[in-house]
Amino acid sequence: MPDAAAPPELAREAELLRVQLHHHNICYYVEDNPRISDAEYDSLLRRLQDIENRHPDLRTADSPTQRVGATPLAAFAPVRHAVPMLSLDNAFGAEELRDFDRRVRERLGLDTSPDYVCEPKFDGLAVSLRYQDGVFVRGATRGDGETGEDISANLRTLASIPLRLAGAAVPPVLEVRGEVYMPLRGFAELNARAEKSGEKTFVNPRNAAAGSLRQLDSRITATRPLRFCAYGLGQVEGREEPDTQAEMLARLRTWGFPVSPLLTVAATLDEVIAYFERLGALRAGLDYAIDGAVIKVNCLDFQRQLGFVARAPRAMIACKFPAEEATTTLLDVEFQVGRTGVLTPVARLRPVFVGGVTVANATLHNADEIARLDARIGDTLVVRRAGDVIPQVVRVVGELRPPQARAIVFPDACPVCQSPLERTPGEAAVRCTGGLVCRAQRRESIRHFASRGALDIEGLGDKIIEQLVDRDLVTTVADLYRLERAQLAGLDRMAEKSADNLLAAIARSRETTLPRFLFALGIREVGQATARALARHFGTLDALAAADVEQLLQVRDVGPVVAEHVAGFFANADNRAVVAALRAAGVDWPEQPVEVSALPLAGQTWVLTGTLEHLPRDQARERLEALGATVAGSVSARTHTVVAGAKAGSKLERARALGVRVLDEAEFMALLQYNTGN
Ligand code: 9MJ
Repeated sequence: MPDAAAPPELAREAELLRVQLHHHNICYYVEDNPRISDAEYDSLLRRLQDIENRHPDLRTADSPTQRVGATPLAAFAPVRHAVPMLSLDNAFGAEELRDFDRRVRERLGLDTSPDYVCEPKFDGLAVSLRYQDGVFVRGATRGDGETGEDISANLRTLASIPLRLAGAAVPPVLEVRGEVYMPLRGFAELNARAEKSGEKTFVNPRNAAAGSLRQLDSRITATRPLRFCAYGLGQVEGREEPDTQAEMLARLRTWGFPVSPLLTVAATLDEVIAYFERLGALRAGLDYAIDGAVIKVNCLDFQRQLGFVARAPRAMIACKFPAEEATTTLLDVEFQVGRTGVLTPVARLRPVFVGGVTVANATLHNADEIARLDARIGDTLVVRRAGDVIPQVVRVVGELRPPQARAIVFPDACPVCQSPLERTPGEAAVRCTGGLVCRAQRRESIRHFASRGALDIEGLGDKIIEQLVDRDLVTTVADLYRLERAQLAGLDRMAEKSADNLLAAIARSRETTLPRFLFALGIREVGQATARALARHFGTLDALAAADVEQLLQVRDVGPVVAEHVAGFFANADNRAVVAALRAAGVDWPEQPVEVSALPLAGQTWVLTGTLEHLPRDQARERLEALGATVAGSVSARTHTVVAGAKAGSKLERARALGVRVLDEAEFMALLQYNTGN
């Protein structure tokens, strides 16, 4: 039961908490400089919630507790914008920016360019936020620019939208315009959650933001990672306007609105163009989607003089980045064979300019992806290239399929060596079974062997590898160490000096480390981190090569799949012969410090259960791990020992049933003492 009247000290505390929470929101969202941890913020918020729950009369509309969402609406009410929400004209590239600047100068009668505010163009949804006497009263979508929809309840859930404004000289009526967007990381997490629970995923962050803002139930919006960034004003009453756009943005910031940290004022058109190019380079590293730069005449008087054409202000322009998606024709599909024999279908495309480069190839990944796309040769495809990532095929434009479109036929033998193909059940990949018989696999395995993280052979590029394999000078990686100067000098485009340099690089690569060597072998699923873990665990190549799956599973982060691949690799006589040949050619490494295998509990799996009186569970785990044991969560026949503290339950029973050794706490402490002396 809530109490009737709230005592004044609680009312004061609630107000103080609201002020503090508001302050920390500004530190986080506006200044990008949090002063307290998330946990501390949550504890302040919970204290306020607690007070408000006990005394609902202390709850205010601008309380940060009100961001959790309200009861669902039946529909959004229309909102007529007092000042229309504008759209922007577009420009593409530097030339069109020069045209824009020329038009501005001509209209204003200026010889030189005016100052311009440059900012990123967020790819989100424009909204208008209305404040009366500094308190958020309504938020609306842009709609058609004249009339939008009232999405106040949803916008209220965004922590980056201030519910009460801070600072001096806040106009009694203030409308702030800006963009709501979803950061990329939040978008990825949202989609991952949706996928896990079998719900529909969103195509891109913009759609996700739009879908989240159009929820009739604001409690759903409250769970979505949305952000707001301010860039302009709507209706303002009761205070004088600033003189410039930059000053307006600075004021917005002092009142508690996030504005873009990438904002700048350019004094010349060259600076504007340089900004646009710089922003394009920054784009791939940002945690939110932008689709260009927005350039605005800084002086607000100039903005008024310039006026509008068809709802777009003449004083502003959106300069767009090159489109990241384009349509083109699928001319053919070729199948490339990778290092481990996997066949990758590669789409040969009619060259198309997308994402700033000309794209003629895109990966189709595997047969499942081709089936999902339902792609045929001759189809029109939508291809996408964002940032530096490899081009992807997004979808087929079904309506444009020509009658003569041909199905894509997966080959029934390796296109390079004609060996049979295999598909492991449960895997999408189809593999060539040719191994080192297959030139493609040979080429790729040599390329991997020589790569930076492996034996790092400088100067052994693709063109040279191709010739070495095609002329049968190199069959396995061990043959690299038998190459002679005359053989290298006989290759196309190989000067004598380069042949010498390459020979020297190959010779240098003999001195390596065990982790590099293991990685270089190209064992399936063994990346650099796994190679390091294996080297650390086993200490020597011989110990690793002799390990069975059980022993491999003792290595931290090695699961059944990796263990099978490693054991399978060393069980294969051809692989063992290559390793022996490499060793015989002088490939060597300093002895690896053995960390684990020499430790007293190495190779043992222990399970902790029940309550230990003398040692917290995580410390017990650390002590065991320090002695070389692996600590697992469940008991199986492979468990070496179970430590049972007080009130041990089902794990203890299971250990007894399986005949696994059980130690009580006293015995365990004695064992630790025996092994570590403390
Ligand atoms: C975006 N989308 O980031 C404007 N915008 O200004 C910025 N949009 C805009 N400004 C006037 N930074 C109308 C739209």
